[in-house]
Amino acid sequence: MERLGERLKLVQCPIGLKGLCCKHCLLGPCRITDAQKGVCGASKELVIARNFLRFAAGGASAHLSHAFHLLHFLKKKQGKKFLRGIAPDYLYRKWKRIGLLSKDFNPIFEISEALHITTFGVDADPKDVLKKCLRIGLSDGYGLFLATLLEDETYGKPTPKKGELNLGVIDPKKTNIAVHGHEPMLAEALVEKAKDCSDINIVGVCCTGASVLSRHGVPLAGNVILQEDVIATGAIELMVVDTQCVMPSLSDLAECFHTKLVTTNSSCRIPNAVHLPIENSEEAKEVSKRIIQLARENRKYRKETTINKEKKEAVVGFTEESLPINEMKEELECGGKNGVIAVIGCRNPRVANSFWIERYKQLSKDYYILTTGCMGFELGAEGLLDGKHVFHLGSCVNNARIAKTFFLLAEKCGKKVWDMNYTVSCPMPITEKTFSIGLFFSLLGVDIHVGYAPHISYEPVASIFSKALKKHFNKKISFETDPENFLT
Ligand code: BF8
Repeated sequence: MERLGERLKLVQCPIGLKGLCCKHCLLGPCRITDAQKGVCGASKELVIARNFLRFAAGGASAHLSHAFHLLHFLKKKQGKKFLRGIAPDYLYRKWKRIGLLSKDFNPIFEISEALHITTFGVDADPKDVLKKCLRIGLSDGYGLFLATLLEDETYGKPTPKKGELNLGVIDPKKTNIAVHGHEPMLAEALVEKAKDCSDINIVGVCCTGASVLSRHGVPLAGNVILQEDVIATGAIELMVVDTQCVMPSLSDLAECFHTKLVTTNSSCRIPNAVHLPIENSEEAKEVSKRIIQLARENRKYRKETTINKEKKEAVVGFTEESLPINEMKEELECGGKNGVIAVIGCRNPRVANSFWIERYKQLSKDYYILTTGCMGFELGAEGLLDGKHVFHLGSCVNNARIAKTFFLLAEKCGKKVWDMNYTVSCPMPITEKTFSIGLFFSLLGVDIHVGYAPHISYEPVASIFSKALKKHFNKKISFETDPENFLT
């Protein structure tokens, strides 16, 4: 079966890549060019803006559903005023002043409205459509904060600890179970159950992996682009997945090896995978037992194994509470460090990686680096997660921890967020989620960098974002693709 590297040779659609394919009605689909509008009269700017709003709404819906699945699983309800508590008063007032917040802000309504205004014949003003993107940023922040809060309340707040990452954490002497996805309810139960099983080695992939790495020190085998490689080691008896960033290819790949693929979330079914959905903690415990049993039974079918990447040690498990905030404040004030860079988001194989990692390594001498998600893994695989200059704060929903760190450090310095030298850098995004997170960060008053965004870096559209960030926060957005020019 073809692996990710080969499938990447598929030619990208040049129209879709630039956000210029309009397929919201059956007068089209229309490909929009400089010279031509859509059949309905939609301009290039409007089509890009509408496509981007839908893209971002998809991302925010993933974070909100993550949080709502947790509420359902825990049988909890969330107060209507949740958003009010996530930001300092001055920021909340600013959001109100610039018209982003109504009294009864509803994150789900914002997603519904994003789909509504981009449907045939509603909002024809690209500026207004892009303004709605900012409201999607707030919906996303709601999801990030709620998911992080619920996970911390239920499973405990992470504390700094040593961890290990890369494919080398897969132990050929043990029965290996990989936990992959984003919603850690099953993984948490499984990690607890496996404490009594000396023959079982649990390893993580993507954000479920980053979550149990932060909280329990469970080794992290890979990020989004290594998910197939984890199975291709031939040493994984069972991979259990929940939701998001789980490539459908895993099903075909698992059949080439002895790996059993198990889905555990009712939102995510994969052909040929065993489906064991969980709805509450009792079911999570039962399914964990079953998973360990299935993995043990499957071990006898293991053939040759190839684990060709050494594991790396890392310091992980930071939160806004355990970061050395006082020391960071002093270093920023005396000029020992210039600022803070949050390196977040995916690892897109269409972007050359090593130059970016090298650039962040250089910058870590002059800046504190906070990191989450797949970029956290990338920095860790290069041995950069030292817990002194580069700090790992968990999964992508844990970008809420980065936002809280921004608030706290600014407060310690007696400043507002936008008076600090904070940059959020996402060098190689893949998913819609990365963009909704970026929109949330843009509402905090920090500089934003996106290293791969062919669909929104088109000048008239990009400058609408730039002007908004400049006007409201005196901050900037950059689409720099060359690491050498980043923060020079
Ligand atoms: O939420 S960084 S590829 S794994 S989307 Fe996915 Fe991107 Fe990785 Fe986690 Ni985040």
